[in-house]
Amino acid sequence: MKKLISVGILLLIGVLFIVACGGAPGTGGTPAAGLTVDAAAVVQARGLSSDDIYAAVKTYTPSGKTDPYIMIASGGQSGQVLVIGIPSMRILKVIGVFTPEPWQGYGFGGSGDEILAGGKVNGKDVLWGDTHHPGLSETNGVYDGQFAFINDKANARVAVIDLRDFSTKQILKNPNAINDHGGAFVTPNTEYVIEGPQYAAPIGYEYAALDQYKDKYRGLITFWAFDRMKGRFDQSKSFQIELPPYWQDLCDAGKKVSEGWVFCNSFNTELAIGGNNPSFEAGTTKNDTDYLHIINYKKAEEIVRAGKAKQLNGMMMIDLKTAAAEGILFFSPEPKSPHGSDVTPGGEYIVVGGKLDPHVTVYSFEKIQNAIQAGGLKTDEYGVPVIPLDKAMEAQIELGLGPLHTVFDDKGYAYTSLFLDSAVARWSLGGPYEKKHPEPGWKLVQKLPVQYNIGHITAVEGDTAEPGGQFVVALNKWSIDRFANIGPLMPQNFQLVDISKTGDQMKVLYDMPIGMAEPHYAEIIKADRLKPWQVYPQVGWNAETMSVDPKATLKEADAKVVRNGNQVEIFMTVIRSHYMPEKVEIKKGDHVIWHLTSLERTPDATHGFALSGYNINLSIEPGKTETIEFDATLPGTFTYYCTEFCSALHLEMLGYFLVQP
Ligand code: RUQ
Ligand code: CUA
Repeated sequence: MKKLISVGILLLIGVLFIVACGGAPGTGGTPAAGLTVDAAAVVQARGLSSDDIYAAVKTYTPSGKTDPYIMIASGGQSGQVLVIGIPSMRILKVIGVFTPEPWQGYGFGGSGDEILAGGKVNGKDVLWGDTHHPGLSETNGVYDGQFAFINDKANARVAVIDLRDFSTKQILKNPNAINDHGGAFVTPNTEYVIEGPQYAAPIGYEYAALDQYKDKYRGLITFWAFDRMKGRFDQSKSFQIELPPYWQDLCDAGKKVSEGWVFCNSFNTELAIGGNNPSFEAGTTKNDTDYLHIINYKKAEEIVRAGKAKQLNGMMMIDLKTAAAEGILFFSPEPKSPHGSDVTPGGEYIVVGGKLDPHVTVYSFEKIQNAIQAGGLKTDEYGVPVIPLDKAMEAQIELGLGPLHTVFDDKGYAYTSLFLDSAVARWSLGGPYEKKHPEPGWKLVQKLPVQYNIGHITAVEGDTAEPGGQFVVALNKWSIDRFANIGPLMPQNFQLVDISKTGDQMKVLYDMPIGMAEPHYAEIIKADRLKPWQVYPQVGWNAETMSVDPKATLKEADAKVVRNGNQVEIFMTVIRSHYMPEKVEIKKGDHVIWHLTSLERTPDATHGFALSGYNINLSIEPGKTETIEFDATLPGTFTYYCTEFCSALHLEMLGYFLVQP
């Protein structure tokens, strides 16, 4: 074996030599012009295999070249969102979302404070989040590169990120749910962002003893209406549907043929209430099946319009009885401790994994519709019609241990994460996908080991109506021995997988440690769909309102300090390498409103603004206006200075803030 590999390497080195020597000197433009005798020596010295070299050339991104794909990943318990280039796996940005973020000045005096305030829980700041599932905005089931959404599982909150400046614009607290999980998932034209629940609780933060679980506890799914023009959720057009107290888990919106429907897996149809007698672990896994929730949200919309929903804490809500009676909610059994619910690109099938089942179960949307049309369905104990599994199922494919989530490619393959097996399963789709790949349909094609215990999986546009292929990323929960030992809290391991070839040719290309939390899901978009700004469109741009701020100072000559009683309003300009004015002198107890406008039009000419002693820190990108407001309660001599190394005279970019006692 060893000999074979070294023969392989020698052959490869031989090829490198031939390519290197074949290129005329100075022909820097040919793809292989960089391969030299030196490179071959490195290959040998580092003991790289031919697979290693393949992985290197597949992922290496030369300086000055940018990535063709961008991954928007959950930042897990950090409450943030990560932006990562693919295939280089370089982190491009950590977007502050539920947690203050100093570099962006998010939550340290500027407009970020107001955005974070949207996430208050019962009037109290909650300055972290457990982000799970980012969702990119879609048009006709395809990413359009305009917005990203993310949920906070811990507190049932959702956030909007605008992809013109990659910053958070809105956080909303779900007024009736305590936690969520199955969010944020978008409908094919981003009419709604779906926030599914997780652990049942009495709706609207009520108290109820656990022995009243069956009657008083409920699940809840929320459809946040999204106003694309405003780039904000519109709570007045949003609605919720009350569900039985099964633990609804992951959802996916139907697309194309199944547009207008949403599918969520669930667990704990046992109605276990824990308390170690039995434990939740044992209690929620007793049944062989739980229920796939099949929800007709177009019908739900009509019911809300017809006035058959009630208001609760500022949200329209359809109660469980109405949902069951009006044909909004159906169930179908799903085996064993189900997890994940993923709709195929054409919308024909729904794939559900089973944490304790070696199969994925594929449901046919057409069969589901036929069963609903045929009627005569028995109901569960909450009156919800149940479609028997054999009337809804298209196929069951044995993949291995712990199948969780599934994404798709452009060749008619599906990719499922196998948590217990620590593997990515590639399998072929049947039906209309049959002719796209060389294998007969509904069949396991390859199981690729990953390191280790993969949770989610994502592929290039792999959950859209038009998957891109090329790459999969395995979001592994455990890394164990993959990185240098840095103590007992180990990084997560994102592994880039090459899926460019058909058959059993998947390969792990690259390991990327994520050393700041446990991301859950991620989505990968083609970079050319994004049209972000390099500088804000006009000087004086307020990034919160996304318009020119009426309080902006558009030229240095207009910079001034205006006193009105004990209110002091400062109109300040910011440009390399000075603030105007450079001195602000006020009295203790004055109320300060301070507007800062960057006059810069040069890409990346960002300035900071740190005000010592007052916990204020801003990032002022080219053209941006920020406003801070505070009471000058602390007398003394303070400095404000620029925190971004913006020029040779960056250290000289400061001013004095004098507060007379
Ligand atoms: S699910 S633990 Cu995305 Cu597999 Cu949250
Ligand atoms: Cu501006 Cu440093």
